[in-house]
Amino acid sequence: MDIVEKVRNGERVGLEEALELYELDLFTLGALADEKRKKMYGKKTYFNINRHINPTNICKDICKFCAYSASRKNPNPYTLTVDEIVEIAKKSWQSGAKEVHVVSAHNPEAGLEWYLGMFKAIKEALPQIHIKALTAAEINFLAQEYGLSHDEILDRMVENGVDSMPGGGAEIFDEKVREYICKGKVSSAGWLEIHRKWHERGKKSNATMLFGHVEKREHRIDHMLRLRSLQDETGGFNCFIPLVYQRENNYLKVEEFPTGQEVLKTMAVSRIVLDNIPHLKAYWVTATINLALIAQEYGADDLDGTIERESIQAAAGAKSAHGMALDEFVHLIKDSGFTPVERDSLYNELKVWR
Ligand code: V47
Repeated sequence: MDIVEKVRNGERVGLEEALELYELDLFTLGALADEKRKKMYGKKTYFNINRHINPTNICKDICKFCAYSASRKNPNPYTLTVDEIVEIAKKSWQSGAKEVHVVSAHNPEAGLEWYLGMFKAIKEALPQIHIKALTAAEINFLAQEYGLSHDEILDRMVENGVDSMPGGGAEIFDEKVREYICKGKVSSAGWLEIHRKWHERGKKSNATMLFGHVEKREHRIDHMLRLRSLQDETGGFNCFIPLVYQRENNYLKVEEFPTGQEVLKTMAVSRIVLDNIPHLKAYWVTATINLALIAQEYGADDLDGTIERESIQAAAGAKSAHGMALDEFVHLIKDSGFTPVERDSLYNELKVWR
């Protein structure tokens, strides 16, 4: 049976078959992914009204791809106070945000109470806001820094009001590539174990993959397959987010950047390989809004949200520093032939924007 037929029959694909998918022409591959997307969601495209908060950029780790952490190339260290973070959350809530997405660097000076207390303070001020916070990399950093287990940190996250975990810190699971791009960061096994433990608490999380740098197609597929195995066991991932590498202001030497076609192919392969993770996010911040809109026809059913402000990828060249106005976001989705559906952080539908 050829690969197209296999996918149409709903059979699972492994590493070799996923590589074959990449070799298909873009339109055939796109049509396969689109069939799957349409079966699940029709023309709906999900988004949420959210606010990204990046409370500190001081980091003890040195990831070559990162332009965000305060370093020789970005010498502007900052750490927000808990009061400042709560104020940002309050303003965003007043202007309609239902989720705060809080991701920091690994700051050894900030203290465990600062890292966890900010969530308690946000929840006390805004009991209904959804807090998506702390990547597995941050959790691993906190556990090491303060001599605690991952379980202890996860329990304290729940106690302090964290509702779900973002997918950051996954980068690329292949150990050799990982060692080259972000030596010293949480290991691949550690990243997966932290998510497993979070899912065992009945909580949901996302998973990212940073691609378009020094990795090869087989590393991307290996990454997806490791996620698929964990998802078979826990069912706790809501969404997969392939993040396109942004190249400015960092220390990673990249010889060839992915074409738009390669980005779309990666979206489509993700939709097909990850048959058990319900949502696929075309994160407009790294894909660019134009490519993210096209990705709706290559398997993606989610465009993240309005974001309001973003610092991590903006530092590396993305056009995301000021987010996107809600009206514009909704119109862009409509004009591209899809139906914008506002969702909450757990993908319950809140409003169909007609
Ligand atoms: O893990 C850092 C990435 C991630 C660069 O869960 C870069 O909904 C591209 O966690 N080029 C953090 N990416 C962001 C994150 C996230 C983002 C959006 C949605 C969700 C979600 C989670 O930012 C890191 C890293 O892979 N990153 N530098 C760069 N130069």
